[in-house]
Amino acid sequence: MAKHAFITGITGQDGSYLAEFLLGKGYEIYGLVRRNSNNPMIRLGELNELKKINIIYGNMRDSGSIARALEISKPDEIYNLAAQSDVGISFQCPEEAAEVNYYGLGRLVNEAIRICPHARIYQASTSEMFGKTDPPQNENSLFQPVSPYGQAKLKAHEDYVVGYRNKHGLFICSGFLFNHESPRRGEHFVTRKITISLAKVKLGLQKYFTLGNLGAKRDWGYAKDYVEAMWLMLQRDNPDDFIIATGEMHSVREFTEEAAMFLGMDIEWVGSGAEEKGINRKTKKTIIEINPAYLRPNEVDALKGDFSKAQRILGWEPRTTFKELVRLMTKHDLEHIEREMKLG
Ligand code: NAP
Ligand code: F7E
Repeated sequence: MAKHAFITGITGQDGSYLAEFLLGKGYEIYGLVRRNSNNPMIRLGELNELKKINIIYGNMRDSGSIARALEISKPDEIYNLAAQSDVGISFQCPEEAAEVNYYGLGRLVNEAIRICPHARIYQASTSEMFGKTDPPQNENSLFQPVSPYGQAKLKAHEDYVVGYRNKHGLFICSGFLFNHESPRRGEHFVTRKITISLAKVKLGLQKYFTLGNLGAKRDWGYAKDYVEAMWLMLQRDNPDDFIIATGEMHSVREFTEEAAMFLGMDIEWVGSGAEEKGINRKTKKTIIEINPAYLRPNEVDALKGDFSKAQRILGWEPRTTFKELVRLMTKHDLEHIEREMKLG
C-alpha cells in the first residue's frame, strides 16, 4: 500500500519540489493549503501530476484545521514546510513569525501525538538559527539568531523537536537547511530578484534595479537537491538533526556578477556604501544601485554549512554547483520573460 505524506507549505518552493519527489517514490500526497486572495497553486501548476495531490484547506494558525487535515491524510510522514519564511519581513511582522513558525509547529506536533502518534515528522529548521556564529557552521555550532524569523525557528527546534523527542519519544527531525534556490524561488528573495531583474535589464524592459547589502555571504544550493535530504532523514531507524548545505560561500555581489556574466554583461563596481553602483562595463550604464530600505536592522553576515554528517549518515551530497545554480535560474528567467514578451 502507498505510504501517505502530509506536507504543510506545499504551495511554496520546497513544497512543490518535495511533492514532485515523493510522487516519484509512489507516495499518496496530502497538502495543507491556506486561503489566498489569488491562485495559491501557481508552483504546483508546474507539476504534471497536480491532480494526484490531495489538497486540504487549513492554516498553521488554526489547530482545528490541522487536526482535520491529519484525520483525513492519516500520514506515515509529515513534512512541516509552512512558514513566514522572509527574514526581512519578520522584523516588520515579528508576531506572525512566532505564530506560524513557532506556535504553528506546536499545534502540529500536539495534534500529531493525539491523532497519528507513529507518524515521522520533518521540521524545516534553518541556517538563520546560527545567526552571528562564524562559519563554517555544523550541527554543534552555537545558535545565535538575530531576526524574529531565526528566533522563532530556534525556539520551535528547542521546544518541539529536541523537547518532544526527549519527552514524548516523537520521531521528529530538524533539517538545518542553508539557503536553497531555484526558478520556483519567491521573487523577493535576493537570488531570484537578481536573476529576474538582470534578465529584464538585458531585454531592455528596465534600466536598473536596487539591492541592499552586497557583502552578505551565503551558502546557496539547489532546492531540488535539498528535498531528497528531508526524505532521507525520515527513512532512518532513529530521528536526528542534519546540516544540509554545499560547503561553499559566496557574496550577493558575486551572485550578481555571475548572473550578469551569463547574460553577457560585465559589471564594474564604483563608489562605496549607499553610493555604490554597478555599471555595465561595455555600455557604461548604471544597472544596479543601493537602496538602504533593503538593509536589515540586524544582519547575518556569513553562512557556510558543513554537511559532512549528512554525507556520512544519509549518503546525501549536493549535486549542483554555485555556477550551475546561478546559470539555471538566470536562463529560466530570461527565457520565461522572452516568452511573455512574445505573447504580448
Ligand atoms: P516559501 O516558498 O516561502 O513557502 C512557504 C509556505 O508556507 C507556502 O506554501 C506558504 O503558503 C505557507 N504558509 C505560510 N504561512 C502559512 C500559514 N499560516 N498556514 C499555512 N501555510 C502557510 O518557503 P520555502 O523556501 O519553500 O521554504 C520551506 C520551509 O523551509 C520554510 O519553513 C522555510 O522557513 C524553511 N527554510 C527555507 C530555506 C530556503 O533557503 N528556502 C532555508 C532553510 C529553511 P502561501 O503559498 O499561501 O504563501
Ligand atoms: O537574503 C541580502 C540580505 O532574503 C539573502 C530564507 O529562505 O534563507 C533565506 O533567508 C541576503 C541577506 O534570504 C537584498 O540582506 C541584499 O543578507 O534572499 P534573502 P535570507 O535572508 O538568507 C534562509 C536560510 C531561510 O531560512 C529563509 O527562510 O541577501 N540582500 N539585497 C537582499 N535580500 C533581499 N531579500 N533583497 C535585496 O534586495
